[in-house]
Amino acid sequence: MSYGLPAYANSSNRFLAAAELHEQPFAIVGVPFDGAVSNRPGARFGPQAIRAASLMLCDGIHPLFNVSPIDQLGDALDLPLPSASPLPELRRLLQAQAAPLMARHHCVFLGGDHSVTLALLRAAQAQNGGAPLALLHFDAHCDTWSDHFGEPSGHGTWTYEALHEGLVSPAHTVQIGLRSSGSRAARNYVVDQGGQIFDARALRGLDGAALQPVVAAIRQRIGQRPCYLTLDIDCLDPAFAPGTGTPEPGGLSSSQVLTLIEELADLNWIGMDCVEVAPAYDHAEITSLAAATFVWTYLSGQVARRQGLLPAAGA
Ligand SMILES: [Mn+2]
Repeated sequence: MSYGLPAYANSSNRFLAAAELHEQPFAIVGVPFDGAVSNRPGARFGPQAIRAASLMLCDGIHPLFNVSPIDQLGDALDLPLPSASPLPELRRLLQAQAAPLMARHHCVFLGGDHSVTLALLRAAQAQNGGAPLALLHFDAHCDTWSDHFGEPSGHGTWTYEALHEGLVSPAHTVQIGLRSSGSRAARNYVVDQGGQIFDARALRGLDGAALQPVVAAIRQRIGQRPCYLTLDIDCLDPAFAPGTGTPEPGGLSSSQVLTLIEELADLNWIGMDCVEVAPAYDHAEITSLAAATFVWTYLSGQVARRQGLLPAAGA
């Protein structure tokens, strides 16, 4: 029956993960926790904002990958997580909920603050054979501080903890966009462990073809090792992402991040998270739309990879 609605009223009523989750190969999972931030809270509302901002993305075909992820995608909704438990308990509960989802789906987790990534890496490593994973980490911050302002753990320690736990391989860890203040020991920790950092200064003015040397270096370093993508939205300049708890001027542009996600779609991706979107500080959905677009681009690339539609690397 027609209700006389314009065509778009039905077709565009689809969000990232509009569908109930059944046997789809891909899943969106909300992780609404922000109890470990060091500055402004609010990322617990990130998942809802990213979903809402995805409204018009999921109605069409990706312009580069020429696929739509929408029919292969379901929504696990926001995981029920405690907001006042100690961080180790929160992470234990998160890992227990993430593991069965990862066993059935290629998951994209919507944070939440960045402390959740440690639990997601624990689940991802167990799901992918137990060897240390490769890690591609977009962020303004190194997240390799050895403590959280005197506490043992927070949203700025998870990379340090993941390396110490053997969740990720130091030689296969790449950080992109770093620029915050911090001791040299923390800022350069990943390089000191054998990994690679492309800080924001090194990427100034580089986009499109000028980013190819960066793409090539990442591809050569990570190879086809199972790789997890963690994208802190504060990797972007606050002009592109004001809605986050710990903004740092001088960051990446949306197009730089898109270029890297697009060009690296052929890596052996096992999952992604996009964290630290805090809608209370956003304007005109700039930040949540950037996050939704990054997630949509990642998913479109992975649908194309599954279908054998990606060009050979370097082609
Ligand atoms: Mn950050």
